[in-house]
Amino acid sequence: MKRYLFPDDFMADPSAHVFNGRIYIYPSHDWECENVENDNGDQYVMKDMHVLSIDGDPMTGTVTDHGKALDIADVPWAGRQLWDCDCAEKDGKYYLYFPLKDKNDIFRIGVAVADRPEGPFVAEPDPIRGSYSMDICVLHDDADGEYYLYFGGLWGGQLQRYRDNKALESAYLPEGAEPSLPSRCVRLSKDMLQFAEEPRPVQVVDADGKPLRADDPHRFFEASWVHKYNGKYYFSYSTGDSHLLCYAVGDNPYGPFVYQGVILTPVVGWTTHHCIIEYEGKWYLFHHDSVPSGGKSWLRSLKVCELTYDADGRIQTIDGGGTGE
Ligand code: FUB
Repeated sequence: MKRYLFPDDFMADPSAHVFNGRIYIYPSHDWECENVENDNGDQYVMKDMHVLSIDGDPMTGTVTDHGKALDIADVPWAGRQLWDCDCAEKDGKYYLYFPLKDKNDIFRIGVAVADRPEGPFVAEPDPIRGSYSMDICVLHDDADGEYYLYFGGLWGGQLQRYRDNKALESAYLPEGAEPSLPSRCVRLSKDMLQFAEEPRPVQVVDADGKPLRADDPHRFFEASWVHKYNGKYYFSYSTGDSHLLCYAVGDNPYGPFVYQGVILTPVVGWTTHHCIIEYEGKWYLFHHDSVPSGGKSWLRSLKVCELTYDADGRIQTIDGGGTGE
């Protein structure tokens, strides 16, 4: 069984967490746009974001829209395009991490702080130092108490413009047998407002320990998410132009992660994006598709379904019901 969570509006890229016993969702807020659809993602013109919550069981519980929690008009360094956010709680404060293009059209990562999970969030005056690219996930690791931020995405996500955390003179996207570009992981500072170290590459490797090739349809493209199951770290992601959600498993937050398989086959709509959480002993996949908008890839709707593991901890593949178009 699958459920459309919020038919009243177009929202996408869900990041969900259980705060104070309740599920909160931090989605992107899709808008109709006049731009031509292109590989740079100019059609994703999000200007604000709302926080949603669910009372009880995600498959049946009432969904509440808590209203606008962040508006790019209130971010001093904002240019355009507020994409996939995530939120973490520390010592009773809530930290929203958001990717947004600055006035030079370069993606940076900002932080906004609130006293409640639903916001409103107040943005710090500047983006995080040394931040770049987009698609945020934050893991609060119960093993060491630290917070790890994952980010990065190809094409419109601008990851191909960087190597070793430095901007290249010209962007370079690996091809063919070259190793694919990895997502990034970085530990956050104690005050949650900066990186505590240089971001590290998150390698997805095959059974022989080799990074997946650039032409592998299961390689990382965008939409990192990390959750823990039976003490293992599950790194999941979108493969972009091959329209899958895949996952890989590792022993620590930085990886490497060994490729395991497909979580969700293509949906209706070009993008696929998700998060995975446990709620009252069951596991759920939150994601989006473009069925309600008639296949408009920039007008997406939030969905949820149950996710199951086999006895070896392998995630059972879910049918997305589309072709990625
Ligand atoms: O919502 C804009 C972009 O589309 C996200 O950042 C990607 O993950 C894809 O869902």
